[in-house]
Amino acid sequence: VESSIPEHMREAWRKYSPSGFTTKDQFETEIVRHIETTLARSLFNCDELAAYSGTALAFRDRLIMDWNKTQQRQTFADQKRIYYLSLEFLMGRALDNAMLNVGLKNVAKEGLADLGFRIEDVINQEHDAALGNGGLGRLAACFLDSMASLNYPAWGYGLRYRYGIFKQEIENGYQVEIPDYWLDFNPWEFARHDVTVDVQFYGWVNKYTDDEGKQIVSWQDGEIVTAVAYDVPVPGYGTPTVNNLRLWSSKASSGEFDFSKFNSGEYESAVADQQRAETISAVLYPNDNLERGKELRLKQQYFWCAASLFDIVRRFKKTNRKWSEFPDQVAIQLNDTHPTLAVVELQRILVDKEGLEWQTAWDIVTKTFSYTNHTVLPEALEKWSVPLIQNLLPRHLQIIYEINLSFLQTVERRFPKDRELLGRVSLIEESQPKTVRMAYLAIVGSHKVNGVAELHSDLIKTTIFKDFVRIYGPDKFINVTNGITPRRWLHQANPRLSELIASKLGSYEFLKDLTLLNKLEPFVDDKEFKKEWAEIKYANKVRLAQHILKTTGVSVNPKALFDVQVKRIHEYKRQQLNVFGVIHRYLAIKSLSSEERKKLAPRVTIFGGKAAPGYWMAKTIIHLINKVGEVINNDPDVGDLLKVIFLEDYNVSKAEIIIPASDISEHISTAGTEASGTSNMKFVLNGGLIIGTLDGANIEITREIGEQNVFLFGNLSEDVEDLRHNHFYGDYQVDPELQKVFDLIKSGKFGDEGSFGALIGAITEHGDYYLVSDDFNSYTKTQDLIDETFKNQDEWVTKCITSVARMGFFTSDRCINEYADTIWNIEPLDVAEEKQVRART
Ligand code: 7GP
Repeated sequence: VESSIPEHMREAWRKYSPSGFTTKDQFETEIVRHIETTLARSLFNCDELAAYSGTALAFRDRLIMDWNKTQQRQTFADQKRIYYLSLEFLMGRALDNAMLNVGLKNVAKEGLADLGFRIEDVINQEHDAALGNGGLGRLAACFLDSMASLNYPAWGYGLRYRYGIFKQEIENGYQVEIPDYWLDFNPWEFARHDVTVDVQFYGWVNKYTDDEGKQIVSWQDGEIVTAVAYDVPVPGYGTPTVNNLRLWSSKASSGEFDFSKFNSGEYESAVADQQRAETISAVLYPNDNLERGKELRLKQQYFWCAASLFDIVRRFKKTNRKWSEFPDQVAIQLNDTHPTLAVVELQRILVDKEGLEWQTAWDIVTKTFSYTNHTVLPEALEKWSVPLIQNLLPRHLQIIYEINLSFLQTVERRFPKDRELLGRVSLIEESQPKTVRMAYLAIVGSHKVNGVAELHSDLIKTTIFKDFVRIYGPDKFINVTNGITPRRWLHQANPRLSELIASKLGSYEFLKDLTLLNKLEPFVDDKEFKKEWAEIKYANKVRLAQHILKTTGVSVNPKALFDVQVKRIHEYKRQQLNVFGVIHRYLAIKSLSSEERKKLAPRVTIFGGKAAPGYWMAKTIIHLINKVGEVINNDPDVGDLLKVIFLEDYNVSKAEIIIPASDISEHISTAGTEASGTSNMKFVLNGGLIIGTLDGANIEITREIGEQNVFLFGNLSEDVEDLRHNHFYGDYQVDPELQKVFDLIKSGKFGDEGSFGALIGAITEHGDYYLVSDDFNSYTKTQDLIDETFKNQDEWVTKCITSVARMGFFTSDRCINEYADTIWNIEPLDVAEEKQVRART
């Protein structure tokens, strides 16, 4: 309040407040001004990077104005806000998205052309914001887009890593990791040096009774690290709402910087302290679906939770409400268990700092939080060692024990004498050393727990969280099937398809209400429409073929069937099944006469994805794919019939080129292992078909688009356990066709047979945990069916159009509305008036 401009001066202020460009001339004025002043360049010194920077700054100005207004509007409306806590936000590039959301891409295109630049080249200068590993991080980014587009008052909270996910290079067929330093020039963030939070670590807990007989708990000494806020604007599509993503960066607290050391010549150790503090937000952990229990990771988690909670509480306190109203003003969503310490931190703030009774505080906490689970893989479930927490966060460990005690007491009252149950659900695992089960803590601290696709939500209820369903009843556990934003994944990635669809539906309204796509179905018999549809797919394939040639030197035929599997490399996602299938196909081609070969359908199999640097098996899979590619791509018997490509450094901006160019994409995880998958939705929405197992969201996609439009194969999740059992006890034999593949690998055909031995051994000797052999026959047969179907292009295009028409359900808008209604209890903000103002300008 003290810092606002006095009432009688606001008229002048308003008169001069900027209104932003809308015409081409105004845009050119802005971009040239930014290049010449903000960037200190000139027309004799303006490359594409400078043009990008100028364009980004011009659009940024526009976003900031809407961003400021949004924040004012939300403060004024004073209604409940949603806070999305995620350690990962895989945002990708921002400029194209900003241009489309503001609705001035064409203006920019023409303006840039006047100044001598092609808009595509300018867009391509941007470095991806890659603060995430895979599905979980990209989902968070889609959610931010939907929350802004639907006008929800929403904030994202995350960490501002100096290094995002590593860049992948392939050398001699091996993955090499290069650090991703991405902050050289980032016009999309605003350092808020005035928004800081001091975060405490280590130290000890002092409990005493004060003069009035009140129990006081204080956490003392230790080390302080300062969190500095960096804000990133998140524009909605076709709305004035621009929400905020707040990322915390760590630095030594100014009180901590030891000036005595500094002055007495121990300059280096003073700087070392500084660097130690900055290390906390230095790097994103590169594991997907895997937790490794490293102390620095725990520090990251607490640093980010403490800063975010302080910020949220500070905002709430400004409204002068009673604490009991906190859950009416604040909903906090935990994106997996990584932010679970926030539960403990809020309880600590309420009890230790604000003096609330334990139970009063705990009611507030559980009404505030909700938790999304993203995996059932045991190796991904977080467990933190008790001694580690004891040392780093002594007070939090006490609170965790107290939460556990009162939880176990309630369980005991409900289920007396069931001691085994108590042991099973305890937040503390009695292992050596003891560990805290973070998922259990998240469940106990939340009022709702959700899985991310129907099968996954059923599985968590019947397996890993079964006991908790008994304790809390079934209503606490719900499903919210994932979704994707059609703005980025259709309109931005595939502008021609979006335009064709709009021409048939009469408007771009489907980008805001994706169910409108069903109006496309009547056009499946429209010859002209189908022709245009196929032409667009072909053009997208030509574009990808050019990218492949440029980056790998391999020339592929865009008329061939493009078969794509792009995602993190993981044994459960079964890229090994795919590459074994490729070798099987190669053997088949080699066995045919040149006459017979002419009847085959040419195929290009494309892989992409990163392996976690410490995941040796995943790295071996990448190596095999590259070696197989070398042999097949250079075999004159094969020619165009089969090409095998590994695309380096798969990321969001590459996905935007790859996905629209796919004919078939592979979603072939062992049934029951892929929680949802989201690229499956992106591929279908872009007019590609999928081959998949009955896993994750594949099942719901099939239900929506129809079984005749999906290529399903493989064992069902309910049979997986028995099959695994049989691998050890039955008279188990590897599929004979797969054995031939193994024999070829073992013959040294692809070199390095030694290192590939482990890949084969996992199947032949170590129980084939992922059922590669069990599913192999069904997989290759289904691939044959795909070849046959692709030969009839007319029928193929019909399937694609029908599928797109039925994909409305999978927008992240539907998903966010479900969260809002069933978990957050929160309403969108009315922006009708603002929208009219905007429409007039
Ligand atoms: C992923 C799941 O593997 C994927 O199936 C799902 O679509 C995505 O989350 C979004 O819900 N999980 C992760 O990326 C992950 O690391 C462990 O989960 C925490």
